[in-house]
Amino acid sequence: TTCSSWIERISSLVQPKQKTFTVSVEGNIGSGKTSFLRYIQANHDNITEVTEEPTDRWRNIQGHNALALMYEDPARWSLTFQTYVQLTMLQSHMAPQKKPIKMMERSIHSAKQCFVENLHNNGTMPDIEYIVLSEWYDYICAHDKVDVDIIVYLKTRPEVVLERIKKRHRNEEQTIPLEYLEQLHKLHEDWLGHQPNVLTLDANCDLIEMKTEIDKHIKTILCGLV
Ligand code: DCP
Repeated sequence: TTCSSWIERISSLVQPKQKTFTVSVEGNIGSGKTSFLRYIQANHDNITEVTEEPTDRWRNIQGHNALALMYEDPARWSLTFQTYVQLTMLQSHMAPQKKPIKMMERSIHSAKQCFVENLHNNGTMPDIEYIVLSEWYDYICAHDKVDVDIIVYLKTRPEVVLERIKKRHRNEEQTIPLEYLEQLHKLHEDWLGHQPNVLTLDANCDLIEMKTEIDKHIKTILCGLV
C-alpha cells in the first residue's frame, strides 16, 4: 500500500478532531521492537513518547524473577506471569500522555491474543486459568482506555528470531524452541493479518535496512503528523 493511501485510511479510522494517538509495536520475541522504538525516539522525540515494555519489572517483582520462573516451569507459573504482564500493560496504557503520539512496545492485546492464547492452545495453561485471565481482559477492554490507533507489525520468520534470541543471550530465554516461536508467529499472523489499522513491515533484515524501511513509512507510523 502506498503512503498516501495509508494516510487516507488512517484519517478515516481516527476521530476528526483527534489530537493524540497510540501506536503499538508488535511482533514475535526478538523481532526488533526495542530497536524500532529507540530509532523513532532518537529522531522524533518532539512528538513521540515511548513506553518500552516493562520486561525489567517482570524479572524483578520484589526480588522474584517471574520471567525465569515461567520458562522454568510454565505449567506452574504462566498464570502468575501473565497476570503481572496484564497489570503492567494496563499501567502503560493508562499512563498520562504528554506528547501527541504514545508509542508502546506491545500492548495488553498481544499479551492476551498471542501469549495467553498460545499457552492455552498448547496445553500449558488449564481452562480455568485461561478463563479467569480472559474475563479480566474483557472487563478491562470494556471499561478502560486501552484502544490502539495504529499497530506496526514487525513481521519475521521464526528461524530468524531464534537466531537473534540465541545471539542476544537473555538468560531466561535460552530454552525457547523453534516450535514455540512458530506458534507465536501464527498467532500474530491470525490476529494482525485481517485488521484494517495494521502496518506490516518486513523485519527479517538487519538494523540498517530496517531504518530505511522505517523512514519510508514514517508518515504512516506517526499518524500523518510529520
Ligand atoms: N513474554 C511472554 N508473555 C507476554 C509478553 C512477553 O511470555 N505476554 C515474554 C517473551 C520474551 C519476553 O517476555 O521472553 C520479552 O518478549 P517480547 O517479545 O515482548 O520482547 P523482546 O525484548 O523479545 O522484543 P524485541 O526483541 O522485539 O525488542
